[in-house]
Amino acid sequence: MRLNRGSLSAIGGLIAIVWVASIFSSADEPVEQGTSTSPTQTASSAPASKSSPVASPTVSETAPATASPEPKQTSTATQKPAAEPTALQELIGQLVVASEQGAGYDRDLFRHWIDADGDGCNTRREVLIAEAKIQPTVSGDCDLSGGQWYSVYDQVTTTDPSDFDVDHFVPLKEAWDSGAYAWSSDKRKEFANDLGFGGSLIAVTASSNRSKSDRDPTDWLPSNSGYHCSYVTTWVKVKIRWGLTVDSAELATIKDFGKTCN
Ligand SMILES: [Ca+2]
Ligand SMILES: [Ca+2]
Repeated sequence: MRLNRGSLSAIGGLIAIVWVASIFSSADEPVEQGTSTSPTQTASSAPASKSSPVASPTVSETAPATASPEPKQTSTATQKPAAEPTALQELIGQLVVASEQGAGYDRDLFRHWIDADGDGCNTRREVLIAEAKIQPTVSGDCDLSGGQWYSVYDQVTTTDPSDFDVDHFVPLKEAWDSGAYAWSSDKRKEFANDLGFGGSLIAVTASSNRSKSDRDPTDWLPSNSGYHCSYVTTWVKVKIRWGLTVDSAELATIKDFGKTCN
């Protein structure tokens, strides 16, 4: 076979192309291997790192198993608050029990309905103004007109403040019997005009106030049964505020409410 110069150069060109192509293809291979190795490595290292997550699922599987006792712990934790004293029970813990000392009581020993701040409105009017559901107009000698009041003891609403009494939540006689007998006249006056705590005095119908008279919760509760827990709680707060004692029957009544009232 005779090959001319042209065909030789063509063959040479082909060889050169094949050689260059082989160089590039073989040069690619290590790169491919390299890139393929690194995924394999990450793939192989991934299972390795997965082996710990794989182990952690087992842990987390046991975690729910240990988590199942946890709900039991929280259930015992939810039982604890049930065993914890109610708000009223905590207050009851501050009460001091003593027999009543009834001798020597006179209502006049408690000077009440003074005008402590000298604004022309005595304590009774101050309470009516403070507790009005619709504010009255105050004029002249602290005359109240146009207001509206609600008696929570018996759920009665009025627009005539003369229908309402301002009740000493802990009656003066009850206060006397449970410690005020030993107070100074000034302290008794402060008690009888206590505007420093909203529970000490309350505007209610004159009829409910007179029904209550000087009785404690053992012997009298408001006809509004939905208010009983608030009533007993406020009673206890006033007793504590003034360091007044409770008699044993009174304490038993309050404790009964303490079981259910918060
Ligand atoms: Ca006043
Ligand atoms: Ca009592």
